[in-house]
Amino acid sequence: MMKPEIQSAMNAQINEELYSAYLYVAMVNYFEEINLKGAAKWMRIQVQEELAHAHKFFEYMVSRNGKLSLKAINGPKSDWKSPLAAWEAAYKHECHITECINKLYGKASDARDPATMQFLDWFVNEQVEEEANTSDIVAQMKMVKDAPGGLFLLDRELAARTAAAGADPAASAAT
Ligand code: OFO
Repeated sequence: MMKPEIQSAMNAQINEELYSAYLYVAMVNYFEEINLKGAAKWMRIQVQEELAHAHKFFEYMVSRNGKLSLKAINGPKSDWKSPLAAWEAAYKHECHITECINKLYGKASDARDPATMQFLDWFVNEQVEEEANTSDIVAQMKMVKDAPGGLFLLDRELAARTAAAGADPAASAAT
């Protein structure tokens, strides 16, 4: 049985993961509007990953007989002043999620809940990748600056992203 403080922290993290998906849906729309199809595709895959993260938390709660208490998801920003600003916002958001996971890990440790700590190990590693992915793109965007040719090539590279195994929420719910 999960302790109430862990249960409520897990519920808060489900909200964070769903907000992440919501934010990235807004970015898909932004990139589509400015015709950066590769960035839009990259973000579509990111939306699926975020939904899969929320499902992982949800399934873990169910397996521990936790009580779900779903809260409203805040509306994200829907416009950015440049593609670089959008990627910077994505990177900043991932740093925020890393903080959330680290705090959750600390709570599980304080509550002497090794099962939850072990469950969170996957997310600790995932956040290293999430931060690296977005910060690499921010660095590349800065190199390209406003050169249309560079932006075109970078967008083609972003279009090559494929969904990672386990990024399908339906599949992750089954495991
Ligand atoms: Fe982007 O890692 Fe979940 O929220």
